[in-house]
Amino acid sequence: MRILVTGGAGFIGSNFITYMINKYPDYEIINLDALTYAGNLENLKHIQDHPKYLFIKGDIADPRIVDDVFQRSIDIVINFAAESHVDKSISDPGVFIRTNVMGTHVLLEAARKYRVGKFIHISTDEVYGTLGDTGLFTETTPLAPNSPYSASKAGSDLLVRSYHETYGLNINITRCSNNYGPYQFPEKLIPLMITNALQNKELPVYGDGLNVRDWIHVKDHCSAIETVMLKGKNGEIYNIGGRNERTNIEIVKTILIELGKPESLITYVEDRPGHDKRYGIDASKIIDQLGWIPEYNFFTGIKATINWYKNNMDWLQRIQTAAYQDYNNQTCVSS
Ligand code: NAD
Ligand code: TDX
Repeated sequence: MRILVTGGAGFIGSNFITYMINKYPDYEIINLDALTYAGNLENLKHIQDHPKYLFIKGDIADPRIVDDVFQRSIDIVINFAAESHVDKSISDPGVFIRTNVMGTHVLLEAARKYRVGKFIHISTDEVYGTLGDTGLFTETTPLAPNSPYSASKAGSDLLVRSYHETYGLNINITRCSNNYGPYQFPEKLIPLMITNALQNKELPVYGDGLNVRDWIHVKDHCSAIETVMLKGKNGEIYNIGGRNERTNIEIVKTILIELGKPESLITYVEDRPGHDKRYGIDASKIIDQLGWIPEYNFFTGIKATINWYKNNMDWLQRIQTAAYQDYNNQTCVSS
C-alpha cells in the first residue's frame, strides 16, 4: 500500500503521518509538501529516516511535479495540502484559490490519469457557513462559506465530488471541526494564546469572545481519516467532530488558568470580518456507519496540549525566529 499524503509537513498532516507510520509499519507514505510558511519538517524529525517514508518538496498546483509523483504507483491520495488560515485568506485570498482550488484540480487530474484507487479530500466544517444558537451541521447541510478560505475549500469539495460523478473516481470528502493538539502553527487560536501567555504578551480576542467552535483532538481526527480510508463508502462525505463546543473566551481562560497567568493579558480587539458565530458538527454518520469512536476527553486533551507547548518552547521559538526554515532547506529533496 502506497499512500500519497499532501501537506504532510503541516499540523494535521504531520500528526497523521506519525500516526500511520506507527500503526502500519508496512505502508509506504510519500509526503508531498511545498513547505510554505506553515510547513515544518521538524514536526516529522522522528521519522525522517524511516525506510517507508519519503518526503518530496513540491507544489500540488504544479502539474509537472504532481505527474512525477503519481508515476510512483500511488494507491491512495489523502489531500491535506491547503492554505488554512482564515485571517490570511481575508488579507490575501489569491493564494487560497490557487492552492485549495487549482491545486486540488491538479491532483484530481493526476488521480484520474493514473487510476488511483481512492482520493480522500480533507475538508472543513467551515464550508457549511455559520450556525445560530441551535442545530448542528450534517452532511446534507447546504454549503454557505463566508470567508475566502472556506469558499476555496467548498470549491475544492465540489470539484472532488464532480470527479466522482463524471469520471467515477473513488472519493471521500471529510469535513472536520476545529483541531487542537501538538505541532499546530502558532497563528491559530489555541497555540497563539498559549504562546502569547507563556511570553506574557497580550491575548487578542476577536469581538466579544462569544463565537463558538467545536474542538476535536488532532489524534481523533487522524483516527477518523484512517476509518474513512479503510471503510469509507465510495462517493460519500463524512463529518468529523468531537461534540466539544466552547466559546473562544472559555478556551482562552482555560489556557490562562492552566498556565497560571492573569486574565489582564486578555485584550478584546476588532472582530474578524465575516466571523462565523458558531460551528457544531453532527458526526453520527461516521460513528454509526463506519464505527469510528473519538477517544479524547476535552479537558485532559487540552491540558496535555498546553503542557506540550510549554515543554516544547524550543519548537515554538524556532518558528518565531524562522530557524525551522533552515531545517526545512537542509532536509528536503525537491521533486
Ligand atoms: P497547515 O496550514 O498546518 O498545513 C498545511 C500544509 O500544506 C503545510 O505543510 C503547507 O506547507 C502545505 N501546503 C500549502 N500549500 C501547498 C501547496 N500549494 N502544495 C503543497 N503543499 C502545500 O494546515 P492544517 O491545519 O494541518 O490543515 C490541513 C488540512 O485540514 C487543510 O486542508 C485544512 O483545510 C483542513 N482542516 C483543518 C482544520 C484545523 O482545525 N486545522 C480543521 C478541519 C479541516
Ligand atoms: O487571535 C485570534 N483571536 C481570536 O479570537 C485568533 C487567531 C482567532 N480568534 C478566534 C476566531 C475564531 O472564532 O478564535 C476562533 C478560532 O480561530 P482560528 O484558530 O483562526 O480557527 P477558525 O477560523 O475557526 O478555522 C480553523 O478551523 C477550521 C482552521 O484554521 C481551519 O483551517 C479549519 O478549517
